[in-house]
Amino acid sequence: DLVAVKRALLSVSDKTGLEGLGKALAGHGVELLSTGGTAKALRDAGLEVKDVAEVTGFPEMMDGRVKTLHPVVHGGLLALRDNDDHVAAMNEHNIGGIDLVVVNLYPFEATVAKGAAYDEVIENIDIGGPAMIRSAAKNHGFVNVVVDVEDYAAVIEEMSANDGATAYALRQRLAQTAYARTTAYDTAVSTWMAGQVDGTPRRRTFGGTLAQTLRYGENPHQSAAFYTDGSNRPGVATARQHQGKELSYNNINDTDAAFELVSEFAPDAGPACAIIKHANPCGVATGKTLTEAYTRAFDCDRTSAFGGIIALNQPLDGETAEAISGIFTEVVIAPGADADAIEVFSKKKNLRLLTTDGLADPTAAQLTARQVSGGWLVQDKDVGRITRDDLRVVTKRAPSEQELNDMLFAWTVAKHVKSNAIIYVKDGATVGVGAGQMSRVDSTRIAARKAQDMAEAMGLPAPLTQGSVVASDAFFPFADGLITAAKAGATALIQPGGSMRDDEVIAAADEAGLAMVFTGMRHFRH
Ligand code: 93A
Repeated sequence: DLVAVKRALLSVSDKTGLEGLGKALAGHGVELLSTGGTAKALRDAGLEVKDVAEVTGFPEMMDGRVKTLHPVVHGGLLALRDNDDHVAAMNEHNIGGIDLVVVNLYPFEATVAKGAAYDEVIENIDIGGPAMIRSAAKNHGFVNVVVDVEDYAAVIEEMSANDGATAYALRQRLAQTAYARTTAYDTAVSTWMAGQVDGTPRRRTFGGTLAQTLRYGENPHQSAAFYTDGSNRPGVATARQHQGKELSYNNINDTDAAFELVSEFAPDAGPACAIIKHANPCGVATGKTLTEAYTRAFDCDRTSAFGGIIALNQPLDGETAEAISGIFTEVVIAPGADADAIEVFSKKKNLRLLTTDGLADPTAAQLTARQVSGGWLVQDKDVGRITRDDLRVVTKRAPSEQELNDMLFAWTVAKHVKSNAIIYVKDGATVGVGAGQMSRVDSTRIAARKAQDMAEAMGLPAPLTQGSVVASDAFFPFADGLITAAKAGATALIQPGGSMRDDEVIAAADEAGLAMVFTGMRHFRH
């Protein structure tokens, strides 16, 4: 199954590694064909190159829109070398076989990412490149197709080991990579166009490019990988990792939850910290300093914070790094880290430090998908936000200024907690989180009991839920949850409203002297 590479067509926008590849191919006696800019780069490197225009008998035309779209090129890529009719057609029409195609496409994704105008984006939709990639990949029985600079070395190694030929296994692997690339490319085009057509991501197709294979999935018997959808800065698969061993599937999942939550808090509004365990926050807090934000988040549930994932909304400093080093933490993610912080963490070999430079804004509109039997459920991401103006006071007592601030904080956290979510907050810090229960009243009880446990562990006279506010991600169907919260010491409540029994719930709030506001928005998260 060895096929000798005698003739190659190179047409690349990204010229990285081109010179080395061209020289290695020439060293194996391969004839080089190339398009305008690529041919020039190869000639500048002192290599002999034939222009595709010479081979096709047509000049590159229409601003380069038509360069390689010609039967002489596609016949040379698609002809089955062991088929007499195909070989006869090649001879009749003077078509020479092309055994290797090296193409990387017009930088469509980068052009969109830099915010280029409509016409420039359109010009960056590559047509001839994907056509050659798909022709060559289809005919991988005879043809090699390379779309990734990373694969140059593999092809050269293989040719060197086999006297200028490649084996089927490599050609098949390259063909698969090639189709993955054209799929991701067309996905990027259709996603961009969806945004132009109706301004919503609803029509967006989704797909991605394999960025990293992971050691295992959620459990060791599951295999797993990470695919990029191209929304991060070009070339950035995920956050930048400064130290520590490779991230696992669960690490990436939890780190994302932490990053998404902390991104709700604008850095210029003051420091904020979120600590995540199993994709749920076990402490979220603001503070006058980053260290204080971390400490207050930690104090919500010190037990669960062990082995957690910490996200910060401001660059990590040395003092906060010291505070974090007090217990075992899996991952810290922040917009940056100063030299002191890096120094402190360098002693913690197992801790991974990530910085978010270049990550896509998680508060921006996008699609989320979840797999179900037989398909995918796709929806707009929950980027819903409310302000004070959206709140409707439904109780006799109106909330105080402090209660209002805490309610909005609690509501923001609730959006990131698995339903049924109940969040107790005091002075800009969570003091109890009830997550993922099948009954709302259970979430209310569990959060209060954890606050009680923390008070005992910390030697406090009373749990911090005394004088707190409570957020509920969906309406209270009955008054029991609200009564439980009031008994735990809550003074005010924020919830969507809209239950059949709202009147009963409001009456119970009035009776307990609570202030309550309705948001009119729900934040289920399952
Ligand atoms: O405008 S195109 O879609 N029409 C073509 O026929 C064509 N053939 C190759 N773009 C085409 N290409 C692309 O040109 C390649 O995919 C590559 O990205 C680029 C290389 O151009 P140059 O060699 O002039 O730098």
